[in-house]
Amino acid sequence: MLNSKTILAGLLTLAGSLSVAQADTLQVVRDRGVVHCGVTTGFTGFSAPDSKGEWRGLDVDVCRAVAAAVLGDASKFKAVSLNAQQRFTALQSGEIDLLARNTTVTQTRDTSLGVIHAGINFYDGQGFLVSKDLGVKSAKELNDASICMQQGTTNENTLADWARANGVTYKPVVFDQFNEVVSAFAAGRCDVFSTDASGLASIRISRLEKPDNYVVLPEIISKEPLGPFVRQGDDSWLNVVKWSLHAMVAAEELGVTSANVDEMRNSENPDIRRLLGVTEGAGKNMGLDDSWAYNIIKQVGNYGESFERNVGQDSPLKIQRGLNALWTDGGLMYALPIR
Ligand SMILES: N[C@@H](CCC(=O)N[C@@H](CS)C(=O)NCC(=O)O)C(=O)O
Repeated sequence: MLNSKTILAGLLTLAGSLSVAQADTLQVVRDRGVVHCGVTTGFTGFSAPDSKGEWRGLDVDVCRAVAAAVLGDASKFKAVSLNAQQRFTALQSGEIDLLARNTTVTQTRDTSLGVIHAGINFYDGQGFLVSKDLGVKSAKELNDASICMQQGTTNENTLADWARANGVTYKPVVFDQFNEVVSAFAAGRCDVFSTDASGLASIRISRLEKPDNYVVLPEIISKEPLGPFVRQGDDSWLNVVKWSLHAMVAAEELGVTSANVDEMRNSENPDIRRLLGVTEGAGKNMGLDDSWAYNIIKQVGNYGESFERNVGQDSPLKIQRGLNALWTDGGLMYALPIR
């Protein structure tokens, strides 16, 4: 039965969510001087603290890019650690300004949670990691295997669908915390770890004592386009996050890097002049300084630099560009025109 206390609590929640939903996040971030960015609890290459406790990774570079665009300083972000279950609530409640954490874009997430994706920063797919001792060469041989996964991910349903379609039976072993899944797998409490292939590469290199004893199976069973999310109903903030991503890809397309960005300001190419804010008014429509993208490229680098440094050839993960190469190199990374 409704009593006055319940009604009051309901009204307060409604007022709270309305104020978050209606808030102008760009203004809030500017006033606060720090971007609150939702990341994982520690996922090497994508979002994890380095030896000095500084958060690093391809996803953290989205936080840094947004901080550089809005505040002129890529270090002005606070990483908020979130497991898979907590991430959307943290965004809905206003605890974070954006979620930049290996999150798959799906129609359900975009339409039922009050959140919306702002782009894709890594095209991925779900795969399987097994110990070589298991002697399995293909996921289709995994009959009756126990498969470790994390709660609140797309991975649970995707695996169930795939197993049904392929007549594979398995026993799901599911944990809430990432560390629990990793420990269970490392201790042999499950035969298989299933999540995004990027995650498997990261786990294999950074969390298992003898990475060479493990292998990622060839099957990729889904599309997992990963990207940052913001709250619905705040289009100017959506634009800031979305175009920060595009600026990084545009810079790579145009050959602008963190090393040559100052020199490139003298370029005659109108696309480069607009990107770097040499052309006046380049940031005006977004409510940003003209140097918004210059600041991203100077401090964070272009998309290719971020990729190689964090997860590619200059990192322990050594992930190939593959789908994440520029469209001109056979990949899917394609910057929308910045003009
Ligand atoms: N892309 C998938 C999976 C993302 C995910 O949360 N993966 C787990 C890997 S098992 C993870 O990143 N855990 C890190 C953590 O909770 O800190 C999704 O969006 O649901």
